[in-house]
Parts: sequence; C-alpha cells; structure tokens
Amino acid sequence: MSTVFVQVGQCGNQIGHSLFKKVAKDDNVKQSHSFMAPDGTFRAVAIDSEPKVLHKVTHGQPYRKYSIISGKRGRGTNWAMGYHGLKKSGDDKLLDSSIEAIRKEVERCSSFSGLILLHSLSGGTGSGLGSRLCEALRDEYQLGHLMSCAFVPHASGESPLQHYNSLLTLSHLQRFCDCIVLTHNDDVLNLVEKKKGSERVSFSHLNEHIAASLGGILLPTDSLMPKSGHSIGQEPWEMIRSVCPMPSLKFVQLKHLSRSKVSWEGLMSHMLLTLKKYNAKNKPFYSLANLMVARGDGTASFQHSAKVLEEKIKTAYNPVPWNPYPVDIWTASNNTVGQKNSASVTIATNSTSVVEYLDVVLQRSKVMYDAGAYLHWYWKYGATKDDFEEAFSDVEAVVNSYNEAIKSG
Ligand SMILES: Nc1nc2c(ncn2[C@@H]2O[C@H](COP(=O)(O)OP(=O)(O)OP(=O)(O)O)[C@@H](O)[C@H]2O)c(=O)[nH]1
Ligand SMILES: [Mg+2]
Repeated sequence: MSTVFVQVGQCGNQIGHSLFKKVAKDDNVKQSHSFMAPDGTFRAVAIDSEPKVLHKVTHGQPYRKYSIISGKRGRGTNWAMGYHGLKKSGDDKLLDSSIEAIRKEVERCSSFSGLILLHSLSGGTGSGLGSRLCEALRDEYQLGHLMSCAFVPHASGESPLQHYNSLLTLSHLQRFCDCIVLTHNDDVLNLVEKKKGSERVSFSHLNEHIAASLGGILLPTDSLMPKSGHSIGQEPWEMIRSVCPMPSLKFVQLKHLSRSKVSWEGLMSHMLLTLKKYNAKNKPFYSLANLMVARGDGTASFQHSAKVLEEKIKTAYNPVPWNPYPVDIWTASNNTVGQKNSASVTIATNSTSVVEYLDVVLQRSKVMYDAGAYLHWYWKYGATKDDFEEAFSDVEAVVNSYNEAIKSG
C-alpha cells in the first residue's frame, strides 16, 4: 500500500524535506515501499511557483526529476493568484503539470492508497494552488484517500491577506479532503523557543519538531504490522478511521514529545503540561476521538503503562460521552522520529479546540470583507464574491457541526 506526498509552496516543500529525512531512516518504510519506491526514490511530488526553494530542498535528494514542478514566479501571498495561475505571463501550466506528475507517481505504486498534501494556509501557492489541487485530485482519485497537512500562520504580523487565504483554503479542504491535520506555527514556535532557550529559532528548528510530530502518526507501527512482519503503510489512513468518527468533522491536531526516556508516564505528563484545555470563556474543549502513538518501546514496557496512560489522555482531552472508544493506542519498538535510544509520544486529537481558531479566521475575514479591504487583489486574479460567500458559509458550518457534536449522543 503506497502513499504519495504532494509538497506545495515554500512551507510544504521545506516541511516535506524535514519529514523525508525521518522517512528515509525508517527500515519498515524501506521494506514496505509505502513512502519510498523500491529504487529508494521518495514517493513525492515537489511543486512551487518559483524555483529557488525547490532547488534547495530537492538538491541531492532522491526526488524523481519529473516530480519536481516549478513555475516562473511566486503567487504573492494571494490565494486567487495561486488558485487561477498567471495566464498573462504564461505561468498558468502549474496545475496541469502537477496533476500529470502526481499521476505518474501514482502509477508507479503497485497498490496506491492515497495522497498527503503538505502546504501552508497563507502562502499564495500553498493556499491557492493547494486548494485547486485538492479539488482536482478528489475528482481524479475518487477511491483514494486525500489528507491535507496544513500549516497555520503566526497569529500576528505575517500578511494582511492571511485571514482571507486561510478562510478560502479551509473551505476547500473541508469540501475535498478526508482529513485535515492542522499545525499552528505559533504553538510549535512556543515549544521550540522553550527548548532552545536563548538560541535563535529558525524555520528548520520548527520543521524538525513538525516532522517528528507528523512522522509520529504516519510512520509504520508494530500495532498495525501484519503477521508477515512487513508493514503495509496503512497508518495515515487508519489514523483517519480512528480519529474521525463523523466524516464531516475532520480537523485533527497533534501533540508530540520525544525524549531520552524517563518513564512513559513521565513523558506523557511532560507533554500534557502545554495542552490547552479551556477556551477563552473558560469552557472546556471536548475531543471526539484520540490516537496515541508511543515509539521506542524496545523493551515492551509500554503494556504495563497502557491503562494509566489511557486514563491520563481521557482526563486531559475530555472525550465526548457518546464515543465508547475515545482512545486508540499504537506502539512501535523504535523511535525513528527522535534521537537514537529515545522514546516519543504523539497524540492526534479531533477536538472542539479547532473551533477557537476557525472563529478567529471567520471574524477577522468578516471585518475586512465587510470593509471591502484588499478585495481588489482577489478580483484582479479571478476570485469572485461567490468564492468568499461559500467559504464563509462552509467554515461557519464546520463550527456549528463541532458545537452540535458535543451536544449529541
Ligand atoms: N512551519 C513552517 N512554516 C513556514 C515555512 N515556510 C513558510 N512558512 C509559513 O508559510 C506561510 C507562507 O507560505 P509560503 O509557503 O512561504 O508561501 P507559498 O506557498 O510559497 O506562496 P507564495 O510564496 O505566496 O507564492 C507563512 O505562514 C509562513 O510562516 C517553513 O519552512 N516551516
Ligand atoms: Mg513562495
């Protein structure tokens, strides 16, 4: 069973680069050919509207030459420019070339199971082309899974267009993807800053943590290993089954900690110290379902702690009463996402905490939209009022569904 990664824009490509460093170290991936082909090349298509970042991340790495797709110029942090391409300057072939490259990569899989997109919510390419690709890929691979790993911009100070771009993209992801793994750059920055102390934090530090978190849930585990002892690489798709009990509620957030191990309980307690449990009005968040992956269980000690850890997760993540099995647990003997001889825990949660973020995007975009701010940049590149109205309504519907889900049952 193979998965093809689609890296879009600067953020998607830089994170893909960090993730594949971990993927390439995992012997089970190499054996299963799930994320890498038998000849050692990555099952990935690297796409950007400009060549610079692509060159940097793919140089000397086993990406296939025809799977590196570059346009002529960036999309200026504008969703509409990324979505529609730049016809006037002849730079509107990016979508077609990307779909073609993805098709070739999929055809190389003896058993294809799905696609994982890596992209930012705010860059013009990651958001606009990312949205367009989701739409096209859903149509092209109706039976395959489609997951987005989307990266949320810092709350303040990046670009005045980030709220519109995020809104328009979130609505496309909700419509076309089976699951959206949302990572907040602010959360990762806070964690990494604490760890690094006075050292200056760069994107590569953030990406190291992000890659470890994503690897934590996506890489092969012993729990899903068939009797043959050869992984079939189903972790991404089993994760969706596990944490998305209601198909329309598909936002997943991760928490991860990798350490030279003290005890499983110690590792988990440390990780949960930074978990936000209440919203701004002091109301608790609820989780619909959770998956915990413990890596580095070489001595099989985890089974003795499993029950205690499950209870800790239930206490911290406050599951809805209607889900009788709100916590799934997988283990792996090696911690390929961390240092040698370390252990890690990663928790994927589908929680109402996402509503807080979606509300901010809705509110900020609405204030700007009602004032007509910056809209000419979107009309200029082909976006319409309908795009915005539909996006507002889609994202509002997600918020309502999460609020309803905690009442039902
Ligand atoms: N975590 C992380 N975030 C990144 C990285 N690079 C960019 N970002 C974030 O991504 C957003 C900007 O998107 P980019 O990916 O740079 O933009 P793009 O998709 O290339 O689109 P254009 O350059 O506008 O054509 C901002 O929120 C950045 O904080 C990265 O390496 N890691
Ligand atoms: Mg760019």
